Amino acid sequence: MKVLFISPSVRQSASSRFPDGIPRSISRNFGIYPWLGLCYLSAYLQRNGFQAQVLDTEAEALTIGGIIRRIRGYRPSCIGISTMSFTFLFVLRLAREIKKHFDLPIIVGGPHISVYPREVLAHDCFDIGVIGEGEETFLELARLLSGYGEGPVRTNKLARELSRINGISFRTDGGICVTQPRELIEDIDTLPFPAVEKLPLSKYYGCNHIRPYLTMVTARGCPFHCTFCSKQHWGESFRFHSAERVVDEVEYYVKRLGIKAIDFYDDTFTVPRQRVNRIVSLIKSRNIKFDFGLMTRVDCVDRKLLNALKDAGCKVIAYGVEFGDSAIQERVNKPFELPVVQEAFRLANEAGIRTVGFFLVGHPDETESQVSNTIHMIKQLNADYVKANVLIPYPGSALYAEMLASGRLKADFWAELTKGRLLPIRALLQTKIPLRRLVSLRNYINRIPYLRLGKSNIFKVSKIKLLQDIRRTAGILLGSYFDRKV
Ligand code: B12
Ligand code: SF4
Repeated sequence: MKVLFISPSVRQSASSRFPDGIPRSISRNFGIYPWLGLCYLSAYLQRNGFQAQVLDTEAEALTIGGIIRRIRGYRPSCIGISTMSFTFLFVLRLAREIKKHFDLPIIVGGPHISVYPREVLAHDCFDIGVIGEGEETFLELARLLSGYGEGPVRTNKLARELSRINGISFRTDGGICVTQPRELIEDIDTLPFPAVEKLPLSKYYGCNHIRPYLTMVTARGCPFHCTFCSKQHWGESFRFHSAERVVDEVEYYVKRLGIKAIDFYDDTFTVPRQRVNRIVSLIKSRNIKFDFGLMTRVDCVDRKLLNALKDAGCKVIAYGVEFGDSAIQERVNKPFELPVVQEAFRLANEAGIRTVGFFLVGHPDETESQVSNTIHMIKQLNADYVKANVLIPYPGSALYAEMLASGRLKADFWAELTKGRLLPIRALLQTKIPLRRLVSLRNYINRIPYLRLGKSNIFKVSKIKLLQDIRRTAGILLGSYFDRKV
């Protein structure tokens, strides 16, 4: 059995009708990243004797027509597609188009279906939905489907077998069946390295534009509970690869695949502390030379750790701070006092690590004076980059559930979108601040580092390494005046 996994293009999805809260000028400057979830699935199937490949439609800049041609060339017996919530409409269009050309089973997985397993399967272009962690579930499906040979799969005829596979949804004659939840893999070190070798490695890049470049996710889940964070697909679990396994993977990429830079896309890379200490000491002792970046929280670093990270090759650290107003911080369950935030940025600067601060505007209860508190905080930080987005309540987050339960949302926006009905964005963003004003506040925050000529780190000549640094600055600055969309 030959499986083709397809990652939807984030850019094509975001540039379609649905706003993602991120200014275009910043989305455009995002790098291009491999879709690791699909690479994990692909590696797991290969280890168990199946052929599998990932088609990265973003990296290869494929249109839907181009994707159809690639499917024809690869001749898979099954297609797997991943989707986040904001890519769903694009994935729906893609799956419908694929079904017009091929009678192949289409299996869909990822964060969105984990919240809406029934709604997704109401579309008959999808045959099976995989809820939550995918490796074991997909393997069981592959074993089942390969027993039935090539060609179309009628899930209603396989209902008895499918109902024994945990963590899926599928159509039967009587409606949609959602099976028992899938138990999580206890020790994720047992998983093979994600299959990245066949990807177009030269196409990937991160914010420092160094290539060849890859991302890694070395943990599943996060121990914190911020209310805006969409966590349904991992639930409350927090599992992580051992330091040895992380560094084995890094070493393989750097020494065997020639990778020069890696971004760790873990939610909070510096938790637990013993693990990150061990990771940096192994990187040093094995003499692995590469640049890396990571994301974490301001309360999960200190001077010793930041110096050690810098020494191991860390060039950029991104802190999710989100809000500067204590009442809103409490509401989202992410309270950081100004001195703690300042200290984290200052220590990273002193260690020689570039800093990125992630901020949000538009919590439903937030007033303009509370946004001013966020702005005040940002001005005390000297961050190299500031990225502010409008808060989009994503399904799978406590905030979205609360907005529905309290009746603040008149309709389940994401369920409607899943059914193919796109409501106006105002049906989702119940903000106290009018949307136009919110967008201009967001834009203003994004240009703060560029307005503070004397104080901003960004203008230190030593930090301008590439033409792209200047281009990005110009793009963000211009966009911050002209981006009008949420
Ligand atoms: C990397 C990443 C990105 C990358 C793009 C995706 C990529 N190329 O991988 C970038 C940076 C572009 C990105 C952007 C955004 N992202 Co993002 N991103 C992530 C992140 C940090 C890691 C994803 C990952 O690799 N996980 C590791 C792998 C192993 O897990 P996985 O992908 O979920 O896959 C497993 C299962 O879900 C399942 N599965 C997944 N796909 C499939 C497919 C099939 C067929 C099957 C069977 C199973 C299956 O099996 C996999 C293995 O077990 C996650 C958070 C997280 N830790 O997961 C957020 C996350 C996916 N992003 C999220 C969001 C909201 C966004 C944004 C819209 C906004 C934002 N504020 O970040 C923006 C989009 C903006 C834009 N215009 O570009 C949300 C999605 C919520 C949702 N309901 O959809 C997440 C969950 C973060 C969060 N907790 O809120 N993101
Ligand atoms: S926002 Fe970050 S720290 Fe908070 S729960 Fe989500 S991943 Fe964890």
